[in-house]
Amino acid sequence: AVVQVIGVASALGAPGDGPAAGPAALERHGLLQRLKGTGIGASWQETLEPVTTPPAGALMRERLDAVGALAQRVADHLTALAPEVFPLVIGGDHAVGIGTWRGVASRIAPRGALGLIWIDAHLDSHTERSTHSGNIHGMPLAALLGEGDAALSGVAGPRLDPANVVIIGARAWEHEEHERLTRLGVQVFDMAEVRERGMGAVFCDALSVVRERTAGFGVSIDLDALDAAAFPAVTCPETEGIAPDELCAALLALRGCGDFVAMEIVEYLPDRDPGGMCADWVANIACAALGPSTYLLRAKEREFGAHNY
Ligand code: DIR
Ligand code: MN
Ligand code: MN
Ligand code: MN
Repeated sequence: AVVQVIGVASALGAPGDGPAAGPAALERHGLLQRLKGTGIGASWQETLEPVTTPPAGALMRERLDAVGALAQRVADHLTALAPEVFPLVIGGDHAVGIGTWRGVASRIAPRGALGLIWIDAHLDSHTERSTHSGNIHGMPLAALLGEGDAALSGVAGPRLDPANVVIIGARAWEHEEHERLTRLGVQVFDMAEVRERGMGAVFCDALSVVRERTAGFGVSIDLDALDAAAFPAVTCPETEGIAPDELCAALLALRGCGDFVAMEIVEYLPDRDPGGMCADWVANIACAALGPSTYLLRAKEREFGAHNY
């Protein structure tokens, strides 16, 4: 498989316009070069943008329609990719995930269902009725599960089956979204459990859930899952999170998973990363997950000598 990076320069679901600048900033910072440096094939051909952006203070109706229209374009874009392509979607706020995962689910639908690991400080499982903040980046997982307004939940493609979804790293939520996930039966590995059992053990359990009844699985990373002290460049920083190196170490388990079919990294806010430290972490995260499998790495080492991956 060859990795194709797809930027989605959208802040339609966010309270400000910061995350829209994420893809360009990460591109400038050399994300693609870092991926290629691991020895995998990678290209960055496309960054999608919203066609229309409702003004600040626009009504919920208008914002839902704008987010839904962009999600549909993202989904269509992914559905049209050649079968051997592995998509890496770079946000943008997390509302882009509605398009990413409906699109990916459509791609693998002929073979079976999609599993999804959602790594996030939040649950992202509000609807337009239950939201406290009014921000649509707090709703994408509910929409993917088929809940809430049709502009979001009706984006073309199969709904996720709650039994095939897990959340890791949650530590800030409102009761309505927690109740929705309990009702649907989505498994949540909250931050207390990550602390208690370790990220590696939790990630391993998460992998077994999402691989069990599915034809493939994806990983969606909201960067606010990381500890705010180590990674402040997000819209909603939360303390007591996952350490960046701890996340990278866990993601190494993805290398060589033949049923790992897509990845998404969202909510990078370049305004809050003047030194580029967080952009470096984003590249480390992508490389940890998408670098060559140990087997390939060893073969390369035999051929070219040891590298500094
Ligand atoms: C909060 C925060 N639950 C909301 N959600 C965030 O706005 O609905 N998700 N920040 O990433
Ligand atoms: Mn979040
Ligand atoms: Mn978010
Ligand atoms: Mn999120």
